[in-house]
Amino acid sequence: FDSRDSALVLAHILFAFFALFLGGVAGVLQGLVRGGMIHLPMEIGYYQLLTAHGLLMALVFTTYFIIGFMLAGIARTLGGHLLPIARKLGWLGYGLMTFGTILATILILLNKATVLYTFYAPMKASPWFYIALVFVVVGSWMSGLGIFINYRYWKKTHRGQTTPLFAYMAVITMLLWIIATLGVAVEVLFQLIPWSFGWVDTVNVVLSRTLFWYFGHPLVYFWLLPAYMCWYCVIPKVIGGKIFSDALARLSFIMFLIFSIPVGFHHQLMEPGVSNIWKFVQVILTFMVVIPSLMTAFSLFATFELHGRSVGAKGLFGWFKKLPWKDVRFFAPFMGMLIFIPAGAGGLINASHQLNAVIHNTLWVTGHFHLTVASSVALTFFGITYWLIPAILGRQMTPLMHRLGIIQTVIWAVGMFFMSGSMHSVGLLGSPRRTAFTTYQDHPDAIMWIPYHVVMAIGGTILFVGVVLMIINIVMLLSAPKGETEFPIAEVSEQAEKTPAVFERWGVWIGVLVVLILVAYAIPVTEMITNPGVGAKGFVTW
Ligand code: HAS
Repeated sequence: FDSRDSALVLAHILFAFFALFLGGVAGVLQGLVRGGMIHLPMEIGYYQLLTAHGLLMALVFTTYFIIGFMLAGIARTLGGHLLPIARKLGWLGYGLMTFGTILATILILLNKATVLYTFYAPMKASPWFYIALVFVVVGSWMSGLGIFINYRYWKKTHRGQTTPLFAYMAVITMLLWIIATLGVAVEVLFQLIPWSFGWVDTVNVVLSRTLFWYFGHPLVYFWLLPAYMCWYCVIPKVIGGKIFSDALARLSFIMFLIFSIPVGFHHQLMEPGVSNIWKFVQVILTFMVVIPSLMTAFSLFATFELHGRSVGAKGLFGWFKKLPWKDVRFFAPFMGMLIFIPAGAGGLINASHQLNAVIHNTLWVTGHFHLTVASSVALTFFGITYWLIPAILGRQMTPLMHRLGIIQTVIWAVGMFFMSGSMHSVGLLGSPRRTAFTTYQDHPDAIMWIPYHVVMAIGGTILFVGVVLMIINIVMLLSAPKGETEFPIAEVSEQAEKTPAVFERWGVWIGVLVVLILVAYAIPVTEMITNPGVGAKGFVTW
């Protein structure tokens, strides 16, 4: 691995885990406060910690890790190193994002940006918080630009060839991110910054939430797709098999690109400012975006089974025993996959309008995203870290690392079982999300929730042990003995059909996406701007 690329990738990965650590500290503290188990000194607020936890974990850890991982994979699959321009853009992006993240974190710690990780109006932060976010987003665009330039250069110099699957997936993930962040950029630049500076007196709340969720839902696929890149490209190699179908994998990513954006209203199903017809349209599109995940599940089972049978597995489930259970590169992402089955089922419940009325704004939703992003995605990212760091640094991944990694994975899964399990259960009993400790004047319902909140805090404490162990593992990886570690990227099975070239006709796919975005958003957004009182008197401006 080119040492200049290693430095760039490592800078991203280490910053990601630094954010995970700080976010973990904030997370365990807010969990203990919510469970009524501790009181915070020095007037530190519950919501302040919750904002730090959400922002550092969900936005900073993920974005840095994803960019680092994708740059590494682009270097590995498109010619062995990054183009100098991509590397320069990568560093520029890193600098901008890091400046923005540090500024935003300081403002949260000063209690000047206690607006939660979703930061839409009417919560108001210091204008500098929004400016800090602009740096983070623009920084990420720079790295994305580097990836696109690298891809285009490869296409030009390899005319008629199909792009390696990993690079293709990285391009889609970055396209999705850039198109999604346009929504939040409009919200921040044209609504939140002018309003927080006091240049305008009011803000259109329903529009602000809509622009946020236009971004907020594809954001979750920006987290998920790099995990899928590992599941499709890395896992087959780790188990000793091949990719079941390159074309299926690309089709699923294209479907994510076109269906993941026009679905933001499924976060606003209980909102009065959006009329039912548009909620209905976006719920249908939400169910469309489930299909590529079902295709992924199918493809993974096929990969496991075909490999198992090729090494002599018999019977319906004999292949299960042939999986490399002692290899953390497999075990951690596999636990992520397993957890994604109930996590995805929870997503389907959320997306169903009537059921959404039961779970919206309860702890059920918090339980859902701790299974998805904080388990399926995070465990896969941990699984990647165990081989990525030694691979780029020219060090060995020792048997001890596998053992420690498996222990860390088990601790994480156990902690999450208790935390997310009790969140889901108490959510169904009505306990609201994002609420500091209260007994609602000893209301019997609230008293009934308390034991669940305590179990949540215990689960959170186990997870914090998981964070600390992960950091220790990283320190050990950095000081592992010199040697070689494989950067595992699988080949496509010989039996797979040839990949059609249409998957790289970007104009077609972006065209379909733009049409769908217009269908889903043009009329409701126009209504929100021109006639903000419709359906939502009193809710629209603040
Ligand atoms: Fe979600 C809320 C709907 C997926 C994250 N979601 C959230 C929030 C977050 C989040 C952060 O419709 C809260 C936002 C906030 O702060 O308010 N979600 C869905 C749906 C899916 C879904 C339909 N969500 C995700 C993923 C996330 C994520 C992925 C992060 C990475 N979500 C919602 C809705 C809400 C919501 C509503 C709003 C709720 C409200 O009212 O506020 C789908 O994409 C899920 C599809 C997944 C599947 C599972 C496929 C399974 C696979 C594993 C195969 C396993 C194998 C292992 C092969 C259909 C691929 C082998 C196993 C053996 C047994 C051998």
